Amino acid sequence: MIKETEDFYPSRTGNEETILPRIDPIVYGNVQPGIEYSLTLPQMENYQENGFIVLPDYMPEWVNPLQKEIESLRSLMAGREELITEPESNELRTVFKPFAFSHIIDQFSRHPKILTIARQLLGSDVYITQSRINIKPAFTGKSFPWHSDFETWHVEDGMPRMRAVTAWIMLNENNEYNGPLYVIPGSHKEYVSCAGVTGSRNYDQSLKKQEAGVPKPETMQRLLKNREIKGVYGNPGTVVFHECNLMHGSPDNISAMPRTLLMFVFNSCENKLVAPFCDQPPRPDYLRNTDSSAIE
Ligand SMILES: O=C(O)CCC(=O)C(=O)O
Repeated sequence: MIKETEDFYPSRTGNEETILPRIDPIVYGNVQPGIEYSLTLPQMENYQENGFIVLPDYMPEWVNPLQKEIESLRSLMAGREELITEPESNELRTVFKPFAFSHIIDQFSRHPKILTIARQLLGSDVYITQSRINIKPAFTGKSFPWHSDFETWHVEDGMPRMRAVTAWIMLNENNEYNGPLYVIPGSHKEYVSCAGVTGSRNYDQSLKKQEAGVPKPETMQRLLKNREIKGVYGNPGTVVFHECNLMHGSPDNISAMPRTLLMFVFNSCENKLVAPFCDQPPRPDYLRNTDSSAIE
């Protein structure tokens, strides 16, 4: 497949693993005085510095309707390829592209409290390049290893530059026990160019248990030098925006409390996907939305 653009962030090219500098801006837009729901300067500076921002108790009225909707999607979508189960059981782990099957989820993704910030951070119109529900049941929900989402979206989906943000809502309390997201503040300023290559239909395995695109322990040691790991905690209804290249992961949920997150990845309309930066065909539409028209 012809590459339409230069590869500024090579990874899984068969070379040694290495850390490369980020060459793209982090925040593309500006403060928008008078625009409802836009981030303030200190909030934007926080995102620029740490790579994420937490908005506590931001949209609690959505929690119950979204929870109910997710329950009904289990039967509505049963048997579909968008549903991913755990590596060692048939428990549901992830539901991809839920907005295509649910009016409420679609409405939530277009809410001005979400869209205003996504547009502001990316400095342009935006579209959803991927959306998912990550489910971690009590006692059995499994971990996600350290990774940068951008690395996968770049290599496997052809996202050219770092100009995307994931907005997600906590649908249960997220605390230190129930498998919360762990992030490394500041890690979004560097890019781990991973070892290895991308195998055929890598996603069949990676969506259950990611291996390609997961930095080696010695690389993580380097990334963690002078940086720390932070757990992202909050009440149901808390919303988080995290930058596409932020290094993150999460532990098993061995607590008695379930943990469910609903995530939307907004990409800039000026950063549309090209051919993948690996020798594999594009992933299916539910992982790499081919409708890139701006969200209204
Ligand atoms: O849901 C989680 O615990 C981790 C999510 C994550 O790392 C991802 O979806 O990229």
